[in-house]
Formats: sequence, structure tokens, C-alpha cells
Amino acid sequence: LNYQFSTINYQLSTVNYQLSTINYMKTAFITGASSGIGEACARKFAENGYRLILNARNEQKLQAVADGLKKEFGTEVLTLLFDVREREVARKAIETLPNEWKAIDVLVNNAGLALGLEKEYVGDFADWDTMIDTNIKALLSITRFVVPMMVERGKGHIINIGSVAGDVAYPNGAVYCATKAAVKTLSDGLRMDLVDTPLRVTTIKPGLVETNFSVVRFHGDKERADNVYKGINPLTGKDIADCVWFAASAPEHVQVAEILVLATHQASGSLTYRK
Ligand code: NDP
Ligand code: 8X3
Repeated sequence: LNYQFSTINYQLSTVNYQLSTINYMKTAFITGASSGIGEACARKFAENGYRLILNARNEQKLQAVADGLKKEFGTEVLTLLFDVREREVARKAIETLPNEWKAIDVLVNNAGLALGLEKEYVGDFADWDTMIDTNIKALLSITRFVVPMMVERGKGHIINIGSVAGDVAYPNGAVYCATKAAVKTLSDGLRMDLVDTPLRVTTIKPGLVETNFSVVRFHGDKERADNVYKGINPLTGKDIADCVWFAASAPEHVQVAEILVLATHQASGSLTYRK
């Protein structure tokens, strides 16, 4: 009888293990998921069976992304509607996540923008503040709120969206370029500070990607924005999501530190060939 009980116990524990494997669903938290690269990343992670915490400010657009993924892939989505610059709102939203959503496996710090294209000595102060507050300070806040939970679990991957603009400045873009140089440096520093943990840090540095980026940069001037991509076959949000996924899906002992990805007719932030 004892032998039979221990066999049953063994079988039950095997079933339990299998159930917990089936139930374990990875979670990705993506900021700026209502458009462009963030939206494409949400789709990529959804396709690969993740559940998603999606953030942005535009409720209608974010909800449309969430509803689309729920319908197409059956993805569980939690939307967090806030401006990443509002530190205390971000803190509260993350601290009050339901427990089952706190186990974040991948954080994609993507929310960001460029505003204006002007010489540094005549640039607009409000544009500068918005870029610095969003691309640097907010990325840092979200990192500060999420990473301690990852360290506690001994599991996690932080993927920061930098830019080719962070490698070398281009004319009229100094402040945006400086914010993206900061993203690279913050990622490098974080990687060093996490070196004694299983966590990984990746910076993705895209070149020209056709999204809403230039419309935002030119304060809604769609014609001027379209000209940025004329005569060159630009990257798409999906191309960048593929790079993000390459890093996220690498074996656990592989830390993809950086990916610089350009359009084929682009050689740097300031050199492109246009037909
Ligand atoms: P989009 O304008 O298409 O998307 C930007 C996303 O960021 C939107 O979802 C927007 O949502 C969100 N966002 C902006 N500000 C805030 C904020 N304060 N709080 C919360 N969400 C915010 O541009 P991209 O997809 O191209 O840009 C994504 C990232 O990629 C940026 O960091 C950008 O610098 C970087 N990048 C872009 C390149 C390009 O050529 N397009 C190249 C290299 C890097 P909402 O407005 O709803 O808040
Ligand atoms: C966006 C790419 O070259 O338009 O970071 O600045 S670029």
C-alpha cells in the first residue's frame, strides 16, 4: 500500500509540475505601445505567447492595440494609461499592479520622441525639456520602479530603445541625439550594476524607421514628415520588433548588449542615399 501511495504521490507531483509549466506565462511591459515600434513589439510578444502590460497616453489608440491583440492571439493585456514623465503616477501604477502581473520578464523602455529640428543655439526650451524628461528621466523612473522586482525574482530583461542618433550627433538634432546617447550610457551602467545577477540589458539602436516619429517631431506637419522617408526604403516598426525579439528570445546565458540597425541606404544618422 505504501508503495502505491508513493507512486501516486510521484505521479501527482509530475502532473503539478506539468500544470505549472503550462500555466507559467511570461509577461512583457512595453512603454509607448500605442504606435510605431512599441505597438510592433506588443504584437511580436503577443505572437510568442506573452501576456502584456501596455502603456501610453492616448487611450483610444492603446485600447485599439490591446483589443486587436486580444482578438487575434487571445493575449491577456493590462493597459496602463499614464504619461511616463509623471513619476509618482508611474510609481503608483507599477506598485499597485495585481500580484500576478508583477512578475515582469521583459521591460521594453520604448516611449520617447524627438521634437523639432533646429540649430542648438536657437532651439526651443519646451521641446528640449519634453525630450529630456521623456527619453531620459522617464526611462530612468520606469527602470527604477520595475528592476528591483526583477532583481528580487532573479529574472528579467531590460530592453531600451536607443538610436543611431545616440552614437554620433547630426546637425540640428543635438538635444535628441544627446538623449539617445544617454539611453546608451544608462543601459551600459545598468548592465554593470546587474552583472552579479541573471538579469540582462539590451540597447536597440535603430536608424530611420517610418512610424509616427517624424509627424510628432514636426508638430503634426505630415508632409514634412513624409519627406524624411522619401526615396529611401525605411525600416518598419516590425523590423525593430524583430531585433527586440532576437535579444529577448536568446538563450539565458546570451546577453545581446546592443543592436545597431539601419536602413540599407543609410550609413549613419546623417548620411543616406536617396533615389
Ligand atoms: P511613435 O511616435 O510612432 O511612437 C511613440 C510612442 O511613445 C507612442 O506610443 C506614444 O504614445 C509614446 N509616448 C510618447 N511620449 C510618451 C509619454 N510621455 N508617456 C507615455 N508614452 C509616450 O514613434 P516610434 O515608434 O518611432 O518611437 C518609439 C521609440 O523609438 C522612441 O523612443 C524613439 O526615440 C525611438 N526611435 C525611433 C526611430 C524612428 O526613426 N522612428 C529611430 C530610433 C529610435 P502616446 O502618444 O499615446 O503617449
Ligand atoms: C530616430 C532616428 O535618425 O531620425 O532616432 O534620429 S533619426
